[in-house]
Amino acid sequence: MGINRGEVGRANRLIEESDSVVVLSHQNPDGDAFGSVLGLGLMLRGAGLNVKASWPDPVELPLKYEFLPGKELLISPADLRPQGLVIAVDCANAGRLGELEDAVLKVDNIINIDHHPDNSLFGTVNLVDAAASATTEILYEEADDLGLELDRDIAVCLYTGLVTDTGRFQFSNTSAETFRIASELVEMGAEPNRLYEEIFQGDTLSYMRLTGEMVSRAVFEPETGLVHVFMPQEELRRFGVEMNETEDLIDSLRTLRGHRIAALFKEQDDGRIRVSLRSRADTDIGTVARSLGGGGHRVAAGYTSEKGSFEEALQELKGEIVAP
Ligand SMILES: [Mn+2]
Repeated sequence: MGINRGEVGRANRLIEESDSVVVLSHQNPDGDAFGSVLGLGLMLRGAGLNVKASWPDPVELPLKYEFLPGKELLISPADLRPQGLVIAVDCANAGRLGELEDAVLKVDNIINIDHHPDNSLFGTVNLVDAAASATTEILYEEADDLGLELDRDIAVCLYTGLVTDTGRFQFSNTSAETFRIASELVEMGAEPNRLYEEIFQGDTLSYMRLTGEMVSRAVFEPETGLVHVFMPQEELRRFGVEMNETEDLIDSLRTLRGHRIAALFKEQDDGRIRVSLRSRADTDIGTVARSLGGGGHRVAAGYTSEKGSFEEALQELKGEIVAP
């Protein structure tokens, strides 16, 4: 599934006709969301537009992403009055815009740039390609046709999306194309080792200790291949870790031999349980997440459980998982 060239042309005209633009991404943003928002924001600023960028609160970069260029574009959603043109990146549906959803759906033009297979095409213009490994891959491929130019700072942002969404070029979404784009971004000045040190050697001691605690309580069920663990709010407080630092926490469950599906149940501050799911390439976890009211990719997905306790949420998930 490629991107419709007519849609790219329409997006190009909208950008050319606009003096200002708001660039947004999804709640609980990850490396691809940060890289897409800031990379595209910088491209648009370079094209002469007045750019504001945001995502649902908290609009803060986790420590390991603080090196990213373009932070000065960020503004709190409370101070945002979207009108004219909004561009949403890495955002599968308008509901993922959280408190920004209502205001966004009222603007004249929404360009929706994303790679989630379950994207709801909520834009007035949709540049969606589920074959792309990251949203930053689409931004790289389409920049020229959108009338946008890249520089070193933008290359750093786009590489960040690529290296995080592909699990450092090792997940099943990694293709020869991914490496070709990465190579070109490196030629533009993205430094793989520097970004590795910032992102993947960027954990605080508190975060490492929280990881140790989580792994020590993980449960593995060989019959279903499910490895799972619950993380209560109290634990975040005890270890001094913010929720927005925990997007990659589940990766520590994924090195387990013989597992098929990893599930991390995180208690939110409203008491509900958000479930992050990851699977090996032969297991489709996106369908499971969608049947439970969430969404995502084939091997990386999530949802928020309406059940009141971890035990109930676990049973709910197991009911959707088909044993191999
Ligand atoms: Mn992504």
